[in-house]
Amino acid sequence: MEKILEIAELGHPILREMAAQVKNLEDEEIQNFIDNLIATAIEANGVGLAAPQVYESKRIFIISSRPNERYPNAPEMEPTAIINPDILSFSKEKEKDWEGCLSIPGIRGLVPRHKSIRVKYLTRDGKEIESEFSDFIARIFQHELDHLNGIVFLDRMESSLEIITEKEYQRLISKAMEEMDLENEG
Ligand code: K1U
Ligand code: ZN
Repeated sequence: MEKILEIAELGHPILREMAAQVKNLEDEEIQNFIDNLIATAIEANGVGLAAPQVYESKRIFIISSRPNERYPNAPEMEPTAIINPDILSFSKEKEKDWEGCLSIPGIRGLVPRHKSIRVKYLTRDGKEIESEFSDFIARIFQHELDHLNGIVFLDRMESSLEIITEKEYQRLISKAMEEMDLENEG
């Protein structure tokens, strides 16, 4: 039975540490931890979650992309464990878009990220994968990899004027959706 883990919030030093490489992927303890990390990401409605966010300084994160109001074209991706990840190369082109963080509840920020990235990582079965991600998945990957290096999205922002509350973000999204509906009606 999976356990829902407590999520660390900004100010706790574990969120600023460099997480350690995982060496013992075949251990039952690590496999149980991955199950718990996935269950916690689902319960928190996150599209990602990194081990340091649940007080474990290990190089593991979950990506769990799905279409949503901000990213209606986001691919559906079963919650997937990414272990010992690296970015091999990235596009010069960057895009700014809204991000939230389960460790910084109640606020959103406009964060520049590379539009596409080439990455390598291990699956939970120890298989080495090289792959390319773009747009929303590339954004989640960069956000989560930052967590493994003690970086939060606020550190990547260009201006504190681009921080808003969750309430204002919801207002912004609803307004954009209404405008899109009006355009489509025509
Ligand atoms: O790492 C985390 O704190 C999880 C975070 C990941 C993330 C969100 C947005 C852009 C990049 C990375 C979240 O999942 S916060 C929840 C959230 O923003 C969201 C939830 C459902 C659909 C869309 C966004
Ligand atoms: Zn986060």
